[in-house]
Amino acid sequence: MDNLDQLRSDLLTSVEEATDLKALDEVRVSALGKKGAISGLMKGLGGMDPEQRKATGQALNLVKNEIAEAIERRKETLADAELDARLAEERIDVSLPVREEPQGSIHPLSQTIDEVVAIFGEMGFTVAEGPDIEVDWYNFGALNIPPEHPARQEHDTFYLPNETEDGQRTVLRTHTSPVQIRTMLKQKPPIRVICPGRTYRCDYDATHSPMFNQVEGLVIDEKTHMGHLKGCLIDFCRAYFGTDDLPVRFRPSYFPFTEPSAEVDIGCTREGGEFKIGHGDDWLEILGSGMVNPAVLENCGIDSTKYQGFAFGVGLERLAMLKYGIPDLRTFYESDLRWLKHYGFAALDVPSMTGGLSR
Ligand code: 2NL
Repeated sequence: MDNLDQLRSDLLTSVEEATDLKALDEVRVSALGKKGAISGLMKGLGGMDPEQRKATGQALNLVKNEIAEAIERRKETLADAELDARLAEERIDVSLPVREEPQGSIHPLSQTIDEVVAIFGEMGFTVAEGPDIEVDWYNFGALNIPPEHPARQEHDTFYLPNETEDGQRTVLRTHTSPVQIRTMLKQKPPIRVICPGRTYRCDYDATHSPMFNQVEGLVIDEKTHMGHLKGCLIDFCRAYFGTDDLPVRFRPSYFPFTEPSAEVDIGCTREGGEFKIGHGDDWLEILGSGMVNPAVLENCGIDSTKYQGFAFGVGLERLAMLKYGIPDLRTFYESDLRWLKHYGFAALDVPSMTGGLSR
């Protein structure tokens, strides 16, 4: 028992003298660990007679608990002290200049897609995507485009050598309309989608590229009418070009997939080589649109006596060129870093569907 008293006071001293968490843990192991002093004494209990075992056992347990508690208390004190020391030592110098690291930039086409998605997103549209390789029916047939239409000629469209299992011709989609066809086939009205993406046509000059990007939109509901088409597209043009009173006009046109169809022009000036979007005595065509042809609805299993709607299509490179003053379409795909640095956007300038247009 005298030995135990001595051991107890030695251990308590060691606990108090431990100056960091590592030293404290060493004390814990030497006292309470498997081969520690107290565990050693516990092992001796087996050889004692019952009376002695009971008394010694109780005394050992008391010491063991006391030491364990002392260690816990010391641990808290040391942890607090270590944190205080770190807080006193570690300081952040908020006046340090930002590290100069090479910064990537957003391609003007990506920026334009993001802006268009943000504008229609605020109007309640969702984004739909589909494959670049389409079957003939989704790209042409379902859209009421007749077999003799020029777009269906070998000459204007990239047909692929392989057919689908059921013998359909495959093509690189010539517009993103097939994404809307797929949406109508799998979703019931009301429908409000926009479909941005790559499209392909055999064409190449300063204003045409064999691959270009388009966004199409589709709205289908029971009472959707031409007034909705006009309001939606006027709002879009004004939001995209950032001009509240931008003149917008609708001009009759023809597409096989819409009836009636309208081309959308915005006001501009062309004077002495100068070109500006906004007020003026001239017009610039920027969108194609119309009320969805009932034949197209029926091709997609939508009852055209109950539902109607409108659709539109616009070239994204063209939208980007007009807003950001980029003169040549071909430069979009040349991956010239100097061009990207000139026309690109900072990574944090990206508009979002939830954040809207912050610029
Ligand atoms: C243009 C013309 C347009 C559509 C695209 C469309 C899609 C479906 C049904 C009906 Cl699924 N219409 N799309 C409608 C009118 C015009 O684009 O000049 N694009 C650059």
